[in-house]
Parts: sequence; C-alpha cells; structure tokens
Amino acid sequence: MTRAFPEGFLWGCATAAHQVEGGNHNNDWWEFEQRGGIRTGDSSDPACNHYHRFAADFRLLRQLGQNAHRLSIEWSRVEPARGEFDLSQLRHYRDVLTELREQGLSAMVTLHHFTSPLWFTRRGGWAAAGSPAAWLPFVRRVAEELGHLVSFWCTLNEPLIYAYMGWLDGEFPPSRRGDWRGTFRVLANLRRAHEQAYRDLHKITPQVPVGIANHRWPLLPHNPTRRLDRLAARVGDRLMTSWPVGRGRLQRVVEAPSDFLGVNHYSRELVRFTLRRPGQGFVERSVPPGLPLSDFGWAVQPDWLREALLELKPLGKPVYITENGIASARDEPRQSFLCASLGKAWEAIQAGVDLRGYFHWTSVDNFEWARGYSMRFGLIGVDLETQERQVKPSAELYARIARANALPDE
Ligand code: IFM
Repeated sequence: MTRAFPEGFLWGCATAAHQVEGGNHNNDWWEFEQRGGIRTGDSSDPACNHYHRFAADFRLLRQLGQNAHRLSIEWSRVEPARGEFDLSQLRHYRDVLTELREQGLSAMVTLHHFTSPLWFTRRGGWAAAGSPAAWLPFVRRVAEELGHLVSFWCTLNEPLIYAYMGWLDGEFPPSRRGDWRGTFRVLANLRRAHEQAYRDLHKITPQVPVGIANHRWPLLPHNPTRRLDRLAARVGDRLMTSWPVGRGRLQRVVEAPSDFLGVNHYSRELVRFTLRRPGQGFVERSVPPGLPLSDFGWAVQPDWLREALLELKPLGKPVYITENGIASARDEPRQSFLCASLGKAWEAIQAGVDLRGYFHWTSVDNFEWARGYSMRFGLIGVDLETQERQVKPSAELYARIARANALPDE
C-alpha cells in the first residue's frame, strides 16, 4: 500500500543560527563557551560556517528534494546593543531568506532559539522584569524588514527546555541549578513575550502563521503501581508542558495563542519519586528500559511520535513536526529511524491529525550546545577541517521520500 502524504506537505530540516553559522561572539552561549561550558571543549566558531556557505547549503537541500527549511535569526547579530540594529546583518538575513525562496524552500523562521545577546543577559536575561519588552523590538524589526520572505514564524524554540536547562539543570547558560523561582520567572516572561509577539506579528505580517516549536518529552511513572511515582510523573509532565499565567495558575504551552502547533519530539523518560533530590523536584529520571538508545542516551521508539501527534488532535489546529531526529555517529540507525518515524507520522494523519510538514533535526551535523560536535544528528556530514559536506545515505533516503511525497512500501 502506498503511504502518500497530503498534497503540499512540507519536507525540510530544522537548524538554529548558533549551531551552524559560526562567528556568533556577542551572545550568552559564546560567553558560556569561554567559561568552559562546553563539555567537549569544542568551539561554536566556525561551526559549519553556514553564515558564509548558506547558498551552497540551501542548493544542496533543494537537490535533496526538500521544499522547506526551518532556521533561526540570531538576535545578537541583528541587535548587537539595545535599540541599535545592524543593517548589514539584516541585509545578510534578507539574502539568506531570498536564497531560500529562490531555491523553492519555504522558510519557517524562529525568533528565539536558545541564544540571547549579551546586553540582554547582562540585564538579567529572561528572568528579569521587562525582558519581553526588551525582545519585542527585535521581533518587530525582523518582521518589518524580512516578513515578506517568511512562510511561518516560530516565536520561541522549546521554552520549557530552555528554562529548565538554564535554571534547574545548569547545562545551559546562565548555568543555574535548582533555581525554581528563576525557572518560573523565565517561563512567565517567555509566555508574555510570545503573546505580545503573536499580536505584533499578526499586525505586521497578517499573512504569516505564527506558532511555537514546543518540545514534547513525556514523563511516565518508573513504577506504574507506585502511587508516588504516578504522582511525580503527573506533576512532572504537567510542569514540563506548561508555563505560568499568573495567580499560581498554569497553562499548557499548546494552549497559548497560535495559528499552528509545532512539535519537537525526541524521546520520553521515566520518573521515580525520591526524597533525596529536592533540588530536582524530588524525582529521579531514567531511560525506559529495553529500547535502543541514541548516542545521547535517549530511548528511541518511533511509536511515541504518533502518540505525541495524537495528543494534539483535539486542539484542531494544523500541526508541523518542527524537530525530530536521532543522534547517531552511524547512519544506518538514522535511516531506520526516518522510515519508522515517518510511518508513525503517516499513521497519525490517517487518524485525523492535520499534520502538514516534517522538519528533520537536522541538515548538517552541527554544534550540539554543551555537547559540542560529539552528537551527530545530521543528514549531511561536515568535515570540520575543510568544511566539506558529505551527503549521507539517510539524506538520499529522505530525498526519495520527499520527492515521492510518500513512504516506500513496507
Ligand atoms: O540541537 C537541539 C535543538 O537546538 C533543540 N532541540 C533539540 C536538538 C537536539 O538536542
């Protein structure tokens, strides 16, 4: 049976500026890197030198059958000091988006993907009062100057992961640990920022749908027969999907104003209640047993993608898989992962989910935050010495699927 996707389905890859561009020296991640924050000691400069090689990179994606691309605009380049916009950087991103258009790739543009300019983090970053107001001029300026080249906006990337990794877990800057107050302040500000950006973007570019690339990483009880594990999983899952809306109330991020739902899905975890970890919310996390693991140590089970998509069906909005992929130095696991995951996405469509596109994480092997270049998520390899691109068999496989707009027979 041919498993065809709906007409006009978007087939692309997702990236983030800091992970591919190189030369971003004016943001918090660069500062973090200088302080030794990258476990592997790797440098984000020049990363994949995509800042200079974007045209060739996009041509390659087009040759590989893709018709869309998710990327982020680096705030610290466009607004290097508060209220000062760098016109040459705006021109650069205009060239980037024009090239995408010329290659026939629809652009999904993320306006905050983990990095913030130093002037912003020095005034307290997203934990500070007034942070949404400090970010919004960048959003408006980008929309005014570049909106005509954009097909979708993602205001934020993975707001929950961003807050938890930076304020609770410490693997991301500002590397705070167990700071629950900070976490909630950040999340409350991100919510306000998203809501205002949603309104402003609608005014400036009414034709462009606005959403969030929201992580779905379900937490399940370690021992389903243990009441405290069930409770810990329920509370943990609620906290990992929601942000504060005032007076102690939480709202699921998927219920925030949006024209589409973006879902970044990789894995799931189990949680066990324990009094020994108060800073971590009295839970111990573990990997579901009996499944293959990615190089990151994440359990791989493509079925979970279908479940993550089905959860969104009652919300009745168009859905895009804004990220999905596997860290693997070997390419074979990526090939099976791609076929299996896309099979599950197809099943979700048959079950009534209005899924309209898939952005694989990621195109070129890139700078995986605190793990440097040790995690290879790309369909295309990069020789870090020469910057030569090496198309992997998984990229060819993805190309065949994208061109056919259908999955190969099982
Ligand atoms: O590389 C990251 C990306 O920046 C956000 N989502 C998860 C990816 C893999 O860890």
